[in-house]
Amino acid sequence: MLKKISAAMVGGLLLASTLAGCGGDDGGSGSGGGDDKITLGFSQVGAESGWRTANTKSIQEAAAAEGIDLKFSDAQGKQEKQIEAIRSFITQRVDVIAFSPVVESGWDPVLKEAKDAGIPVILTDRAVDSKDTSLYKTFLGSDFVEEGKKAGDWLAKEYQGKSDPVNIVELQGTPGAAPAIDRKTGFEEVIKTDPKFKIVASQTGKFERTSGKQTMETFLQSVKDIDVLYAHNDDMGLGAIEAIEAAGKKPGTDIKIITVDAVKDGMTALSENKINFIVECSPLLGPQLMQLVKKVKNSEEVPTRILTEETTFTPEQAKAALPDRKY
Ligand code: GYE
Repeated sequence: MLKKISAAMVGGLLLASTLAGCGGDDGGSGSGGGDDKITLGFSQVGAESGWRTANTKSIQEAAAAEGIDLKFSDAQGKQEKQIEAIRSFITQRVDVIAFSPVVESGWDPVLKEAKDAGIPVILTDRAVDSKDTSLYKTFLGSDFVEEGKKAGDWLAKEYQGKSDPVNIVELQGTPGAAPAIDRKTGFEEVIKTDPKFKIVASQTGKFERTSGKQTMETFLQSVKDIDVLYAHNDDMGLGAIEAIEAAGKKPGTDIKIITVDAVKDGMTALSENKINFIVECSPLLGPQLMQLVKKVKNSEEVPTRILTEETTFTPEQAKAALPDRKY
């Protein structure tokens, strides 16, 4: 599976460099400061997690490799800041706008402004809930519902044949964010089929380590018998591990832990059996994004939805994958 992913990624890179070698665009529409370089305005969520850091690096490196002029803006987790950044990209008349929406709702007005200005928009990583899908060209990212289901499937298998109640606590991502909503939905869809599974507490840890730790502390104080922690990302799981250890319990043994992402720190904890299972969510979206940017700039057709290829990891698989893990 890993081999498949690397092969797919190498394929993407090769295709991207072939495109770059074809002499770029004709300079037609965009500003880009007078030359025919494509200008991409990108608004990032923030720097809340290891996933996000790897995602930012992937986008910056891919833009540099493709000779795309990247205007990068960090929204520090705030939707208002993202809207401001998108408006400023429109004023600057960039060729293409891409962004990873902090939350799902509330984008229609600014997306309409971009459309009216004739600037194509690409959603990366997270989706929006706009009814009008003509407001953006495509969405590149993971299927978060599927990720939640994979987490639930692992749990169902782990407790197969047992009938005692299983008390689950859940650390949710940023309220209103697509991965928080969908990872919850997918997980619940699977576990609701067996009444022994109960989510006894569920609160946000904002996709951050410190917040994950704090919320886990409250869970440990308020819930008597926690069997399982489901954290919507590695960072919150890693914060929770600190809280569990401080409470004198053994993470991975006294409390089973499932997380999502598979960043290096998460994979390390998994290989040490402090986490029991990780659902992968790939942050390496840069190369594919740059190809899409070139295509929409040239008014070429692009698929409306592009899914990221992903796997899952057990402790043994994490041990095997760690030496080559880039992020
Ligand atoms: O899982 C989390 C990050 O949107 C997929 O955001 C991304 C999520 C990722 O903060 O770690």
